[in-house]
Amino acid sequence: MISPVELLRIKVEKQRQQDMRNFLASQAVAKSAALNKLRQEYAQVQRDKHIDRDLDGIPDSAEYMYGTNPYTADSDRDGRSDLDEVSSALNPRIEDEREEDYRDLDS
Ligand SMILES: [Ca+2]
Ligand SMILES: [Ca+2]
Repeated sequence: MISPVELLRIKVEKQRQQDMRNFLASQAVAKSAALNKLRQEYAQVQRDKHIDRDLDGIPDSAEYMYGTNPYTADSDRDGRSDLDEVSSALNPRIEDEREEDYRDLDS
């Protein structure tokens, strides 16, 4: 014969185990949702990395790397396109004349 105290202990233990299963299930759902969100963000980044909003030949992802404006083909407005300046090892963020001044300071 099981005593009422033992019965209560078993009931409490069963509830504790159920609570743990519920907690683990909720954790698994949260992990799965977070993983899905990361997968979606990664897919979006993969799609976006080829976008070139100002059509200057430098993808937006690279414009962020160069620090140039992804909305204008000539970020420093000196008449030379960002692509031309990057290809010529010039700074696309500094007008050519000012760039010369900076070079003078360096030497
Ligand atoms: Ca661009
Ligand atoms: Ca320029």
